[in-house]
This record gives sequence, C-alpha cells and structure tokens, in this order.
Amino acid sequence: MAETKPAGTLGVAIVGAGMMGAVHSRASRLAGAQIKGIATSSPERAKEAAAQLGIGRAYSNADEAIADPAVQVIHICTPNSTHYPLAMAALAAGKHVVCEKPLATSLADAKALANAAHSAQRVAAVPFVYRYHPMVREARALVKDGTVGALQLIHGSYLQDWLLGRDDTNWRVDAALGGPSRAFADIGSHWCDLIEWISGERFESVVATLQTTMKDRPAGSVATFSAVTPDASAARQAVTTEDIAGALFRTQAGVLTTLTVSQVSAGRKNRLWFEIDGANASLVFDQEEPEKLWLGERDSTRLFVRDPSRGSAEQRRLATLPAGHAQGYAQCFEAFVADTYAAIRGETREGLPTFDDGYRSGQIIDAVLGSSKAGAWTQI
Ligand code: SOE
Repeated sequence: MAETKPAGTLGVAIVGAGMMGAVHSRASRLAGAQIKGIATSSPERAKEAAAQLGIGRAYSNADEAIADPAVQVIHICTPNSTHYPLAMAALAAGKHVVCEKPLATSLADAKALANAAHSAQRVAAVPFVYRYHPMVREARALVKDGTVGALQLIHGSYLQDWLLGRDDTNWRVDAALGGPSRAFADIGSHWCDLIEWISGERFESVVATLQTTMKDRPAGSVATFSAVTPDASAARQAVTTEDIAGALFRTQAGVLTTLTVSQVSAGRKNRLWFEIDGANASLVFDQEEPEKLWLGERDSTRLFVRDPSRGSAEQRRLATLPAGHAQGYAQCFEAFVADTYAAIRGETREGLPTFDDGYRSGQIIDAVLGSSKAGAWTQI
C-alpha cells in the first residue's frame, strides 16, 4: 500500500476503555489529534466510556472503528489476546496503529504483525514508554559517548504489588486473555526493552524460572489496578501464569544480565530499577524516582537531575518542564504518542518503539517461557 502523509489534524479511534484507554486518549488529544470515537467490548460500555472521556462517538464494535474513513490511527488498548486480530484488521484497512504490549500472545503472531506493518507501510508503534524518561535518554547518551566504558554487568528488577493478595485479580491472570506469560510479558518486557535500547546490547541466551505464588484467584475479567471486594464465596480460578520471574541473560558481547520480576512484592508499586556497570562508571535508574540518574565512579559519585537546559540533546528534548517540576509516566506516554504522530507525518524521531520492537520482545518472552519449561539455557 502506498504511503500517504496525512495533512492537517489526525483522526483517531480508541479501542478499549480500561486504564490504558484513558491514558491513550489523553496523550492523543495533547498531541493534537481529534478522537473520532471509541469502541469497547460492548456498545453499552462504549457509550459509557465515550461519556466519561468526552468522546463524541461510541462505535458498536471495533470493526466499525477500523472502517471509519475519518480515522487514520487506531489505538489498541484491549486485552492481549485481541491485539493480533485487531492490529491485523487495522493495518489491512490502511490505518496506522498504536498497539499495547505485549504485541501478541504468540511469537508467530508478533512476527506476522511486524511483517504486516512493513508491507502496509504504516507507522505501527508499541508503547515501551519508559524509553521516554529524559533520564533514560541521558543514560543512553552516557553509554554511547563512552562515559560508562565497556559494559561488564547489568542487573535490576521490576517489582509491583498490585496482585499480592489472594483476592487480587485481573484479566491478565487468565492465559486465554493475557497469554502464556503474565508478569514477564507485562512488565519484564519493559525492562528488557529498556536495557537493550540503552546499552545497544542484544540478549543472546537466557536461563529463566517462573513461579506462581498464588495458586488460585477470584474468577472473572477484572480491570487493571481495580480492587476486588474480598468475598469468601466468590468462584475462584486456577492460576497458570507467573507472579514472579527470575532470568539470567548473556548478551551477544557476553555481558551477564540478571533480572527479577514480581507482581507480588509488598510496597513496590511500579519499581523498574536497573544498574549498568561499565569499566569506567555505573549507572542507576529507578522509574519511581525518574527525575534523577546516579552515576558512580571510583573516586566520586554524581546525580544527574532532569533539566531542559543541561545534558544530552534527547534529554533536553524530552524535558518539557523546568527542573524541579516533576515529570513522570504521563509525560513519557505523551511524548511517545507525539513521536508516533510525528512519524506518521513523515518526521524522524529517535527511539520510537515499533512493531519490530514488539516482535523482539516476543522473542525474549518466548525464550523465557521455553527456558523455564526446559530448565535450561535457551537461545533467543
Ligand atoms: C500493569 O502491570 C501495568 O499497567 C503494565 O501493564 C504497564 O505496562 C506498566 O507500565 C505499569 O503497570
């Protein structure tokens, strides 16, 4: 399909009305698009969501959104198992696509989507949004310019606690909706994407173990981060997806990397943390304190502070508020969507995560699942 660069305001449709539907809608508006309508699992729910989010039209279903000639971009914010059919249909209809991660629930589907995006010549982006923290851009620049030196060790974790209790549940717990991996695909995927992107390394092999601490949880398709009222008589479903993952990677250049992932670590809300240790210096970033980047050297340590007038070009570009006026997750998401729309207009922006990155993430998830099953080192 020939590429056509849309002139004027982009028309957007949102598919899905959970927490992420609201996040995508806000970012889309801030990036100057016009939201033409929203589709969800039912026409009734779409009407409610349209009213809540101030969107003019409630589509009867996703097909109607995809067929809308006023729409150039489809944002897919639905459970994981629906990403593949929806993104395929949107690309086939000539739309640009923003699809939540994990891109698909099987490696074959992720690959097919990446291929379809190339053949359709459409912008197809996956929100690995932590790339948009200005301090993450600074970390990448410090690895690139040699400040850190030859990489020797990478380690870290991504910990949450929103599934700690026996009555906590979510649609992701059900493999039929969320896919065969939960904690790793949901949040471990962010960590791996960041590390490969910052370090320029590629994970080559992995040995991983997955663990399910909560053997059953309340049945039903519950929205992310919503509390379920404990009810002793509520039906429960067996849990087949992991609460915890431990992985040891070796990169192509031979750098050992360890990662701990958990959605059941009390007190940890959204703690993506990593340390990159090089021959000259070590770097530490903590997503819950995203305004700072720690750089340790043998003789001294430094704290970089996000600042639109200091540091690397990409740090400055994404630091939209003055230093000391905290930026965070919302600004990352907004910058990601703004860069996606810039790409649709034919502009080049550094670090836009695409369906290729979604497929790459699928390769890592697949190898982690395979390694855990086989109890052995596995090639990625
Ligand atoms: C839930 O674990 C979640 O919302 C993830 O799905 C997001 O990708 C992550 O950014 C925050 O936590």
